[in-house]
Amino acid sequence: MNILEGSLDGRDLKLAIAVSRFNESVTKALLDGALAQLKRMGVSESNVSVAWVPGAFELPGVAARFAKSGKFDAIIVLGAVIRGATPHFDHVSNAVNSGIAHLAREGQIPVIFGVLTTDNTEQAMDRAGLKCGNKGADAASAAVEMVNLYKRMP
Ligand code: INI
Repeated sequence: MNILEGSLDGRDLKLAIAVSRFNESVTKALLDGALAQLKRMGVSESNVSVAWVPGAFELPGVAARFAKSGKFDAIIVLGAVIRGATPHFDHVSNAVNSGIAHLAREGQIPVIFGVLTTDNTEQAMDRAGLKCGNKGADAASAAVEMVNLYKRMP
């Protein structure tokens, strides 16, 4: 049996992060969690590029450009789409979900989805370092694991 797994060794890896400014108190906490976790895994700060975008809707476009550049081993997108009184929530979350899923499926490098979709700010903050861990840190771990897994795949 051939079991394929990726390690959490981030040494020498180059990572790009696209993070949205909408709901910035949440997304900044996701970014801080991701950067701290990358550091723990041995990723050098000079090997990390961060692009801020206005909102989650803009994440797939920037992630696609990072992917096309050929300069990175993986891309992480971070955002927070919080349900409001308007149908905008569904439009934005559907667009970012399908855009990133397409890139992750079709691209050569891992594209990791760290976008929270929650009913309210409290649920989002809980997932950005309060009660339920930090999904930015989880996304960072997933990125390094997937890069190392892809390297082992035929
Ligand atoms: N962008 C978000 O990142 N989160 C949201 O909750 C959100 N809501 O609810 O509207 C949001 N909208 C902005 C959108 O992502 C774009 O930046 C905007 O439509 C310009 O293209």
